[in-house]
Amino acid sequence: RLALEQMKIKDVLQGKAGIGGKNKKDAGDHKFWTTQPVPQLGEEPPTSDGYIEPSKPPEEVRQEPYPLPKDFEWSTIDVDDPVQLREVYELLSANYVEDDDATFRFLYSAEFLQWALKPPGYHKEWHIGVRVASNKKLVAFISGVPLTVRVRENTFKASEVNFLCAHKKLRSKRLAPVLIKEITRQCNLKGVFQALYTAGVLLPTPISTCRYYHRCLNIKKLVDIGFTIVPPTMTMARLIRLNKLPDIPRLLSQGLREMEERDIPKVMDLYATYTRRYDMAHAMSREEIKHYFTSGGGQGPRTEDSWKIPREGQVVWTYVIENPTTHKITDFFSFYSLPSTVMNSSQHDLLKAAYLYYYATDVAFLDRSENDGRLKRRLEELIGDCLIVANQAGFDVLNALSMMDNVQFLTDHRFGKGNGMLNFYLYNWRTAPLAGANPIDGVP
Ligand code: MYA
Repeated sequence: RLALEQMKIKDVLQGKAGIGGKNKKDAGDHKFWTTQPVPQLGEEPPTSDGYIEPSKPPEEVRQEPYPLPKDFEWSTIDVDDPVQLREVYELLSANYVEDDDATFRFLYSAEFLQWALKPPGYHKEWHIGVRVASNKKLVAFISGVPLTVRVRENTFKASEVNFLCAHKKLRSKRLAPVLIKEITRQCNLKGVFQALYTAGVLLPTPISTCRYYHRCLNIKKLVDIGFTIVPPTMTMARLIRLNKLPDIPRLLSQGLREMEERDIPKVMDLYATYTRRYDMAHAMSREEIKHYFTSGGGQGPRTEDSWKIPREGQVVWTYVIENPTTHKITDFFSFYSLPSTVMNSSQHDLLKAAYLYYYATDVAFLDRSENDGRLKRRLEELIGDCLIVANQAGFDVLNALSMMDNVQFLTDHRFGKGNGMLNFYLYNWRTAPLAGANPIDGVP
C-alpha cells in the first residue's frame, strides 16, 4: 500500500491540469466570470440556497445568437449525422483535454459522444459548433444536456455543460466566453436557467473539489507509457503480483449479472434511495436510467457469461446483483470506457481507461446499528468485482474520484492517489460548499 502511494500516478481525466499554481488567478482577473451569475472567489459561503439571477420569460431572452469574430459562424451539430459526429470526434481527439505535460489526451469515441449528448429529452440546439465561414471546418464546440438535479433540499431542471473545446490555433482569443454565453442563451430559450459543469481549472467558484484515484490493472503497459512507475523499493514482477486480480467475479454465486432492461424499475428505486445519502445528485427518470446504464455503443444480448465477452464500441458496463431466492436487485455497479491517446510512446498509442460510475447497495438502508462496517464490506465486494470485470474487459486502469462513498474502498483496493483534481460548479445557483459523503485528505 505504501509503495503504491509513493508511485507517481499521472493525472489523466477531466482532472487534467491541477487546480494549483499556474491556473490560479485573482478574483479580479476573471474578466468573463466576474460578469456571470456565479459566486465570486473569496465570497462568504451563502447561508441559504437559491438562484442568483431570476429566470426570464421567453420573450425577454435574447433572440439573436451572440456575434462571433469575423470569419466564423455558428453551426448546430446534428450528432445523428455520422459526418457531423465524426467532425466533433476529430475536433476533440486533436484538441480536447490533456494532462499537464501533454502525455495523454482524452479520446472520446463516437459511441461515447452519442451516449453523452443524446440522453432522454436532449435538445439538438444545445450541441453548438463554430465553423470557419470560408471552408466550414469545425473549430470549436460546446454542449449541454438536460437533467434534473437535487442540491440539498431543492430539485430543479438544469443543463450539464461539457465538451467545451477550441481548436489549438484559436486559443486565448476569448472564444470560450462567447461559446458559454451562446449555450446559456440556448438553455434560457428552453426555460433552463441553472447549469452544472466540471473542470480541472479553478474558476469562480467550485462547490466541491475531488481528487482522482487510479487502480492500475495492466501494470507493465502503465509503466511503459509513464502513467506510473515501479517504486525504487520494488520490482516489476512484485508490483504485478501485488495488483493481480482473480479471473472470475466473486459475486456470481450471489446473482451478479449484467443489467438488463427488465431491471430498470428496480435499479431506479435502488439508485433513488441510495443517492439520498448525498447532498447533490442527478434525479434520474426511468428513461434516463435506461439510457445511462444500458445504452451506448456495444450493448448486446445478455448471457450467463456475457461478462467475459468484450463488445466492440461498448461505452457503459452495468452489473446488478439479483438475489437468487427473492429476485430482489440488492446492488449494482457501473463504469464507462474513456480511453486517452498516449502522445509520446513508441510502444502504445492508447490508454484504455475505465471510470467508475454509479453504484448502490441496499446494505446502506440498514439501521445504523446493523450497518456497522457492513456497508464498507459490501462496497469492497462490489468494487472488487468491478475491478475484475474491468480487467477482463481489457482495461488498463480503473479511475475513480474522491466522491460518493469511494473513500470506503479506495485504499483497500489499491487505488493510488492521482495528481488530477476535478472541480464541480453550479451556474446561477448558490449553495454552501458540498462536503461530500466522506471527505478524504482534507479535500472536500
Ligand atoms: S471542461 C473542459 C474544457 N476543455 C478543455 O480543457 C479542452 C482544451 N482547452 C480548450 O479547448 C480551451 O482552452 C478552452 C478555453 C475552450 C477550454 N470552463 O477563449 P479563451 C475561461 C469555463 O481566451 P481558451 C468543460 O467542458 C477563462 O477562465 N471557463 O480561453 C466544462 C477565461 O475567463 P476569465 C473557462 O483557453 C465547460 C476565458 O475562458 C474554461 O482559448 C463549462 C478565456 O477564454 C473552462 N474549462 O479557451 C463551461 N477554460 O477571463 C461553463 C477557460 O473570466 C458553463 N475558461 O477567467 C457555464 C454554464 C453555461 C450554461 C448555463 C445555462 C443556464
